[in-house]
Amino acid sequence: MNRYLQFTEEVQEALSAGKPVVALETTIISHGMPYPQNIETARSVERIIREHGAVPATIGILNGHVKIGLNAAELETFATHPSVEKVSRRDFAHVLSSGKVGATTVAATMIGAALAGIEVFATGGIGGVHREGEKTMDISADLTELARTNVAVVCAGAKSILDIGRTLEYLETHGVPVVGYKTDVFPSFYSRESGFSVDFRLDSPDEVAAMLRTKWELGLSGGAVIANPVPEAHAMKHEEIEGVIRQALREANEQHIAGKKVTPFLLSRIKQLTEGKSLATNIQLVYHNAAVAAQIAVALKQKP
Ligand code: PSU
Ligand code: MN
Repeated sequence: MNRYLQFTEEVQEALSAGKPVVALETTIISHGMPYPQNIETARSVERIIREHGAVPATIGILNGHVKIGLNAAELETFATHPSVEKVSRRDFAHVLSSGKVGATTVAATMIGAALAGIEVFATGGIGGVHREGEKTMDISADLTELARTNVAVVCAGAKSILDIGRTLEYLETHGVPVVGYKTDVFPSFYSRESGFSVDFRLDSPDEVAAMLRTKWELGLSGGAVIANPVPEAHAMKHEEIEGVIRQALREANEQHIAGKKVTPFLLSRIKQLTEGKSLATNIQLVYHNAAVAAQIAVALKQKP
């Protein structure tokens, strides 16, 4: 095993026994949600994964180790520590070798999961090509990671803070399948639609597992986006969120927010501007993704 990885006993045992495991990211805890909703959500997500027959492995960088699974105190650290670094592929080695606390994004969590032998990962939304990305070149490293690392990412699509059309074009160019889970349209996080279609629709965990198994057995390396729309009861109207997103983007521009600060800034402004309504939706869609990811992880462990 890789000497940088440190497993909790539960995750170690599950992996050795060939049981289903679902990876979870820490950026969503440290930079994606405020305290205490972040820690409450993180704990509930782990519980939901267990209820669906899989073992959760929340991944983060702590004390010079890539933690594969966090104990209660470590989870609390990611929720409350005042200076947690946001870690994507670029930052990974530096944050690890300098002993800092690093919350892993989708890209960095995929790296940790692949090193640990975990094939399925649940999150909220993926990063993508930012609006005006053709000028700023702001394209999330989540997309290049999806192109190279064999992990399926169950998410509620991508937020419309991004240019969803260009995000999908980028994924197509890099050979990343975008699967609609029980949907024909690509969801946009808070809303169940985005104006764009998915590449393929699959309606059961078994069908998703069969596609993933086939892809990886063929040696077609890279991940897949499993787009799972927010449940109807918690979805927001597109018009309701679009105005808020425009305002947040305008403020980011005016305040010259750039680089890896862009996404956390937008997430936190959207939450403030919707008076927490967007946060409630965010939490519910993560729960739904955790349940579906666990079912896919279970299906992947069943012999065809
Ligand atoms: N999108 C969300 N919520 C999030 C993120 C994205 O709706 O919490 C986080 C994820 O960790 C994702 C990261 O991997 O932001 C992308 O950041 P960037 O755009 O800087 O690559
Ligand atoms: Mn960026």
